[in-house]
Amino acid sequence: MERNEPSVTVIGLGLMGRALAGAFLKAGHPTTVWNRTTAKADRLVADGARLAPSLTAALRPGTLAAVCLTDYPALYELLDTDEVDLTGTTLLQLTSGSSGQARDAARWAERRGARYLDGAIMAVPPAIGTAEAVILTSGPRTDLDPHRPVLDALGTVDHLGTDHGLAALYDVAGLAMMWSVLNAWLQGTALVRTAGVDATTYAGFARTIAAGVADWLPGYAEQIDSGSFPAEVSALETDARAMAHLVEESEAVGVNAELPRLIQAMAHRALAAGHGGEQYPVLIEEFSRPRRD
Ligand code: FVH
Repeated sequence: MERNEPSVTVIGLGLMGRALAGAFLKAGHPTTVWNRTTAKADRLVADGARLAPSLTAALRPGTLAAVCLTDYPALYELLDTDEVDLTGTTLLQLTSGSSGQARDAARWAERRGARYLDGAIMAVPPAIGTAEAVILTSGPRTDLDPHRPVLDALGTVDHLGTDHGLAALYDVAGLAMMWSVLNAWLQGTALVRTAGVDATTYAGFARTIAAGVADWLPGYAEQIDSGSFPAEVSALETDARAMAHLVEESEAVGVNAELPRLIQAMAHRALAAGHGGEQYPVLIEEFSRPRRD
């Protein structure tokens, strides 16, 4: 392994942490690892990683330390102690959490003399090290850029902006998108299965619909950003009539109608607020505040 390669430390060697350290090693970066349960480092040490005898030894000044633990409390349990000197370390937090936890951790790290980047891994461990593995990061770009040559070993590293909370927000927004698409697909599958159509047959149609709706997003986003929702394709009141069909059909064929009713309820609130003649993205108003009625 070339010793002139920039080094990196991985704190937390769970399923994801081990994948991260393995990708750094594979790319030729001198990699230091630390884990509460040291046995999880065995394979990595055999592959050339250095097992730090302590967290202090793992976090020397100037180190880029990727932290991948169960949750934020684990971060503080490990690092918020007088025994650990974080001065001059750059922490890249790859543990899942909320935007509030990320912003709090950034303030905590600054008090401890460390640079802090928050990240969200939009991939599963086996994908790490491939271009398909998207690593979202947020925090000062000046703290990220010096370490990009190392971090590029993980996959596609995207910098979202200076606000440390951005990666966590994109993470949950992406999950909202993923689960909503999957739930809509399951609703449709349940409906057609009442007529003997199997999931595999329906999946092709569902994929076409999902791809078509995905193509609408840029134009709908422009409407939201402009605050103007002219009904160029369909007015919300027209959509609401189709929603009634979805609810009635779901109930008639005996499948669950909770998701259709939620879709309908959100639209009805917008209709009640006088938005019936506008296009679907006007519903952003309903999604942007807690439920009122
Ligand atoms: N695995 C995945 O596909 C997802 C992909 C998206 C991002 N997540 C997030 O990554 C974080 C780690 O997930 P993980 O799957 O690696 O989780 P585990 O395999 O359970 O490993 C947890 C590691 O955290 C260490 N740990 C937990 N609590 C403490 C603590 N109090 N003090 C010190 N270390 C702690 C644990 O150590 P040990 O049990 O091995 O001694 C593991 O190293 C997570 O935020 C996902 O949401 C993964």
